[in-house]
Amino acid sequence: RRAILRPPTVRAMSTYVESIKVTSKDDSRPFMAVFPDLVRELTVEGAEKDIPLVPKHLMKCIQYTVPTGKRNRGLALATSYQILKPNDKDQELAYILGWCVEFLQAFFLVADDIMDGSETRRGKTTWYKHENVGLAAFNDSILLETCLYTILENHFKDKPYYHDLVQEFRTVTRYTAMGQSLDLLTSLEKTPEGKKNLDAFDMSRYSSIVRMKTSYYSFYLPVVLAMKMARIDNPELCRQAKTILLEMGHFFQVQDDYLDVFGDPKVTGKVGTDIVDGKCSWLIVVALQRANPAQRQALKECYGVDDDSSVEKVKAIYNDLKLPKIYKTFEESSFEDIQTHINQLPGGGQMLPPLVFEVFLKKLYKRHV
Ligand code: GPP
Ligand code: MG
Ligand code: MG
Ligand code: MG
Repeated sequence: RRAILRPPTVRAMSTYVESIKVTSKDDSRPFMAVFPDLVRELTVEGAEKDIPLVPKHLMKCIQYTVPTGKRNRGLALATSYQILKPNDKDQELAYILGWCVEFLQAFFLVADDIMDGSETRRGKTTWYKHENVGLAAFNDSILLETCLYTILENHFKDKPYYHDLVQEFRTVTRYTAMGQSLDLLTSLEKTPEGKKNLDAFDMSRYSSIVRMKTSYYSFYLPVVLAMKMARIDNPELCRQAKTILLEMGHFFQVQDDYLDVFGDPKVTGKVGTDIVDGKCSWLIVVALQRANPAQRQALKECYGVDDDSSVEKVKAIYNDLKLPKIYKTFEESSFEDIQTHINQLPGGGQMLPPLVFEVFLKKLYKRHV
């Protein structure tokens, strides 16, 4: 099933990525096929007695926020399971578990957009800005979270690994919320004079935020859930998988931060808010490392300020410091590092197939969305 895979030092990276054959089957159709039944189960069938309005509202919220993204996390789970246990009778369950990860993602994004003050997501108005929703979106994010545990209970309750799944979801949710908290607290730090404090914005703080707010739920969770389902729970294998997956998560968030400023909103589907929000993003950390005293001073004055001319000044400094070029170099070398680590997995990939990671990697390479 795998095409010949040589290390990227031998072949050009793009040719190498092209050669990764994800799977013989395209998972997205059967993955989508299980979704309508889940929605019915959560709304129509799962409706509590004497509770009007809510099932219909929840149905609208789910349709708006859950199936409308790239679905990479849910699909990665389903594909990982297919690689770990090919043609298994439980493949459909892996699709269902994949949707649980997508519900988790919808929960986070609905809440994140409120916190970040974002106007658009996936090419549409964000849920909290959608007509007649407003801060009810906060409650909807809680409802979306409950949906995933309802699905888990309905479909996995009798499985010997049920508690492992619940535990992974809960631990990863806790990590993500802690990461989000660090993201928010870092962006709000002030000097004793009440000015924006950029002193805490270094790579070490950045890495901590990203590992917790993004990498665990986006990369570690889908693969570890597929491993639990496939009954692979050797702690050493889990540890090795985690190291690579967190590294990929870091890379993914650097891309997200780059696209926040330099991406095309028509393609990414969202208008960036990191500069206005004063976020500890990869771009500002690298800019501060390279800025001369005058540029540093200008960043201190303009970063995190909600007006167009301040944002334009920050962007001009990013361009003067050649951040797009630095980003492209980082993208290439980061890819090579991740590939090397995949190739160094012990057991020559017999214990944990490299394809599990390469599926993800292929989707990340030079992404614009
Ligand atoms: C991505 O940050 C991180 C999350 C979506 C996690 C949110 C966690 C919660 C507990 C709510 P981001 O703000 O850069 O993402 P985006 O660019 O998609 O808004
Ligand atoms: Mg956001
Ligand atoms: Mg955010
Ligand atoms: Mg972002």
